[in-house]
Amino acid sequence: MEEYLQFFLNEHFSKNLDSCTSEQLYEALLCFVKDRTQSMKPRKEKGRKLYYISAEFLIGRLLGNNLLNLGLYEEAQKILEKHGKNLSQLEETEPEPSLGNGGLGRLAACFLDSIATLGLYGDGIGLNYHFGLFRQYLSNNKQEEHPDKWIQPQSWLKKTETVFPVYFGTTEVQARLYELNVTGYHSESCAKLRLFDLEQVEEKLVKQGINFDKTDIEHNLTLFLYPDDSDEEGRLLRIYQQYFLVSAAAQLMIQETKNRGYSLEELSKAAVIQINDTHPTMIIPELIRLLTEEGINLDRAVRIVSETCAYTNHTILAEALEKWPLSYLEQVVPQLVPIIEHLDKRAKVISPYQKTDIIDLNHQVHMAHIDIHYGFSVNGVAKLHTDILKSSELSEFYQLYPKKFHNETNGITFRRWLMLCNPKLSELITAYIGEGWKQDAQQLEKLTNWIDDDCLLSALQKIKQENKIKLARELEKKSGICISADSIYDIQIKRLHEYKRQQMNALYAIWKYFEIKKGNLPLRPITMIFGAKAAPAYTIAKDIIHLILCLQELFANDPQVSPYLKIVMVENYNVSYAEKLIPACDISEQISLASKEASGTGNMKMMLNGAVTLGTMDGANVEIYDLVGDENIYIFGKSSKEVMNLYETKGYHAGKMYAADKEIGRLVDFIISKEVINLGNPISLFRLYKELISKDWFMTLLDLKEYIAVKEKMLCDYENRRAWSQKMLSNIAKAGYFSADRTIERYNREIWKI
Ligand code: 26V
Repeated sequence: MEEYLQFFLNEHFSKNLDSCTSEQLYEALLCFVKDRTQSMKPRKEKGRKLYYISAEFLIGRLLGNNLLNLGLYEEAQKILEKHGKNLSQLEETEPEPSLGNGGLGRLAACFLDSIATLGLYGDGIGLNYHFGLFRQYLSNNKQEEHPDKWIQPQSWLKKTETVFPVYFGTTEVQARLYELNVTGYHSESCAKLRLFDLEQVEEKLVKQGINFDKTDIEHNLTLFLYPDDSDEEGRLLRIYQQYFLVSAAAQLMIQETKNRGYSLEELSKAAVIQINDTHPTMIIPELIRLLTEEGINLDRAVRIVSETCAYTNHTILAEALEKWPLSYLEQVVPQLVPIIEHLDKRAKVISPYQKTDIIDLNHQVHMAHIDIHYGFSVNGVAKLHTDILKSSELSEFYQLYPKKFHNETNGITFRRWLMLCNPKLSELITAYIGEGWKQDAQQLEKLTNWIDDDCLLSALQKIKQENKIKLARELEKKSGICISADSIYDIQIKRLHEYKRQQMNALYAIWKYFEIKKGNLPLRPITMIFGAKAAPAYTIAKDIIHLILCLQELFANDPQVSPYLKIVMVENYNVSYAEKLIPACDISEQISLASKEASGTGNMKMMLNGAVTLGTMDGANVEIYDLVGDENIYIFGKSSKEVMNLYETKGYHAGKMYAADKEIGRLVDFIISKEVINLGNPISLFRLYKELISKDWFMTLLDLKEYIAVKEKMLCDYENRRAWSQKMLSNIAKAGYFSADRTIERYNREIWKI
């Protein structure tokens, strides 16, 4: 490696390992790793190939990950050290691709890692957004959105010669294929992430923040991920984007199937397509259309495609389940409309339930319904989530097709989320139980043999402390904010959404502020850390960010409060930030309204790094609870059954709760107190206040008091340092179940059968 780097630096920059800049060295390493992956063994291309199709792949930085997977991390570290350089600092040079919103996109990236690691024959297929989601700036206590230009002249992407035409009615654009190699842990060959890009894309269209001409689809299709869908133009653009993805993907699949010597009649023997949420649903009618163009009759084509496609549902939130007016589809993809109408008619013959219609009485097309009728598998992403799908949200479908339903509890890659982000903890674990856990995560359970071992328990504490110090330094460097590593790090990092209830956490902060003002000081200072992006058009989510930032400022400027309670909202929370925050976390906030969080995966990452969960019985928290037991998790709040019952009976009234309980009233009122208003925007704060006391759709006030009580108990329990370390150890030991390797093995056993 050293020779390669020296040669490269000399050739390209007339520099050497001692004299080069970080950027030059990064480029040299990038090219080294790319060359290495290119010369790896080709995959065995026999049998069924998996196409994991997704609008999002939140892959994070790749240099460190690839070096680790290729077994080259230590070598690179040593070479750099020899020349006065530092690998982890160098890794910071890499721009992070921002190709996802949150959990759904990150899940797709973790899955690719496991697919490559397990040597399964499969690729990811997605889009190459030039400015990703958006880069978040926090200024004047508000979120600002800017384009995130992550693609540099030298990147992991390789331009290919493959170009497909995509037709929107009669308008033709070109989809160019880019690829990057996905390394697996100590695997012989790579998987691929294949991203289509609009050949004629015009970056200059972006003016002022993230605004651009949304009607110029011939030049804008791959500028951003999910453009604002608050207006009609944005929604139409989303359909254009989705069809662009699936049309190119379908052509690729057909081409590959033929090239591999299969006839299209045998498509389901050659391919299995996992549809990640409904964004790529149009792959179903598009493939049917293409098969009929190839001379296969319509009935056969429907059958073949149905045997090839499988669908994953990632949410039960009605507002997130995509439905498009038929008129939009007529405008964007008229060629698909007759197929969708045909599919709808057939479904109406099979199903007696109106709720399973593809096209409803209002001429809305329900994308998930296409997937369920015309895919061979439907899966939820955690036990509770799948049960809710079966028993309520999709119960009619479950009646129709009980055998199609599966549960595939989410997982995370332990390479990135432990070995790479927390090397000290990895080493410690290996010192006790050997290397085996790196390939077989269940072996982490062996750690429970040391649950009374003071040596291990104090080593765990020491590593957590070091990680907290590291994070404190990083925060100071990035934002000038000083936090104390002797405080408790209480962390909530995830997309901003009312159902995730960051607002409830903010109300806790207000409660604690009052306590401190009264002289009830905490036993130990608390640092409440938030990281979250809000969708640009999601007003209340932005109001919640605004409240959190105002409280951050209020506490910081109050000498009576700041030594005991700090809020830090980190700017532009992303995968790289998560890698720093998670190893330093003491308390993992997983406080969604029960029944609303399909799974969560941050909960798994934090547990794996020795944080203790404070959460509701929602999503995968339920499975964490079952694994670690009552002693090692802090649960509060109404159950999913109670919550669903409240929705059904319209039994929750925020206004009544607010009026009936002075304590709650006092906390909510503080949002519009002069202290807070002085620091913020009254319109935004009043809007949030009103929302909480009149609507509060996600029942913040319902669980608030129990949340405060359980959090207080948790803070108190933290003081028993030995008992707390045992909780940390139990969480790490039981996290093996959440390895994405286990998840992917199950997908393959139950669904893909590669
Ligand atoms: C999307 C939208 C868009 C419109 C406004 C409201 C709204 C609310 C939620 C969503 C989420 C869409 C799907 C999604 O990202 N689901 C996440 O998938 C993760 C991986 O399975 C899972 O861990 C998270 O619980 C789930 O929220």
